[in-house]
Amino acid sequence: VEAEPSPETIIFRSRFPDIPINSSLPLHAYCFEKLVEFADKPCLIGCGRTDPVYTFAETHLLSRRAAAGLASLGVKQGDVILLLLQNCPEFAFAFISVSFLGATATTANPFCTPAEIHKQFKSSGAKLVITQSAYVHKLRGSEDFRSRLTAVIITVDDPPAGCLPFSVLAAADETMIPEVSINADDTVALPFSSGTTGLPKGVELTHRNLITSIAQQVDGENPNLHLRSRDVVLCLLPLFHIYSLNSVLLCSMRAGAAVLLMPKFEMGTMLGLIERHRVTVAPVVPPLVLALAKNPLVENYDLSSIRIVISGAAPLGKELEAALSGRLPHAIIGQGYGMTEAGPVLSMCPAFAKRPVAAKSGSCGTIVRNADVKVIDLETGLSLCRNKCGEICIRGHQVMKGYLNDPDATSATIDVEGWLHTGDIGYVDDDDEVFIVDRVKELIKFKGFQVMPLY
Ligand code: 4UV
Repeated sequence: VEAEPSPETIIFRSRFPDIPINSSLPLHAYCFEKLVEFADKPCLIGCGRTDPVYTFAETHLLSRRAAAGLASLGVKQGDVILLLLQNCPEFAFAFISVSFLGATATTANPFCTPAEIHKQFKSSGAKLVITQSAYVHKLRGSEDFRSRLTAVIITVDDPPAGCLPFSVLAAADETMIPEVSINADDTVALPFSSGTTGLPKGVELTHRNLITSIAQQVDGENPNLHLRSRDVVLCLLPLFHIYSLNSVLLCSMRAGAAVLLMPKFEMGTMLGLIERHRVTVAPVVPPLVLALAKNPLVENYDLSSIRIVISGAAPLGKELEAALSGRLPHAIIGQGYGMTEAGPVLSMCPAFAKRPVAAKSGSCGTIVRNADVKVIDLETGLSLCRNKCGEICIRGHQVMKGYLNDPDATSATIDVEGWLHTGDIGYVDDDDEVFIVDRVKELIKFKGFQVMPLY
């Protein structure tokens, strides 16, 4: 919604200038815009008994094959598929393939209960599920799932009876992708979030929303998050959450960086992988900052390759930040502040920029470029000046289209002037840095990730 601000609205902007953003492309085309340049570079590094590496050309090809394979199974433009996966290369192939088809991917936490997964499956209207054999029982337990005749289950490992292997998709003919005309305002990702009220809702993120958010982070001549094509980015945070999907996978693809995919957290394994693959960028949540700062195992590994640690999804204490700085003196440690509905990034540490600017301890970084932020008084709704605490609101093309099939929840969160009300309390200081001090919403978080209430 484009509306002129009323003259008295006090608006804050990034400390970096706006950039041109071409958000009219489909997401896959934007992420692989420099495919020719990056073709032979590693894009995805898996981990397991071997650490398989997929180049950008291979990742692009396998995503196209998966798109053709999904189409041959009846997936059409506008359909929803459910990804119920730990981090693995197939997550990336499947997500990008959905973009090729003009379809939508809803991403769910495989550790959710069958009832929670069933709820997301049902409310998203998913037609097909891509998962692991270990989680098939969570789907099959439900009556509704059995009655939905069109629902096909694909597993990325050996399929149990009645399921198809992912190799069916990977073996498809990539020239058979149906021609679709994708609108920038079509929904491509549908993560679930409780937002500012209790129950989980599907967050409609469009091609334009995600492209804008990625560009706000990694595009332009002075990107706020400067990822280089020689970077190796740790992908330990789960891809079903928008933080990892957007700021780790999609931003790395756009910038030509390699992503090291870890399916689950185990301290020694993570440290060994960081050392072996010379990880340079580590996006984490505060409990991982704590582990890196305090766990004695860290002393046994060479982590000197890490140049950036991004902490997000929950508050990071100043003492903890300082403790990690002591252990990783070569790294810049800073925060990103995101919210699923905000596409997700609202602010990012300016010290991660190509031309870095030091950030204050405890700050969530500067507002992303090409966006407006205001801070409003909770009682009067009037905008507040710098250094005054109120509810943080953001406006820009990265903000979600809305909640799926829930116009009331949408209009309670995005007002008629296009402001997304975050439910976070904070302020913007004299240097356009955002500080979060509290939350007025019901959101429940455990280790940075949402716990979804069922009722
Ligand atoms: O909807 P959600 O689960 O979304 C997130 C997304 C976080 C990030 C962080 C950095 C990124 O680069 C990125 O892409 C995504 O957490 O939860 C949203 C709520 O989490 C709290 C705040 O209450 C949000 O409304 N939160 C998120 N980041 C921070 C935070 C932070 N840095 N400090 C304090 N609270």
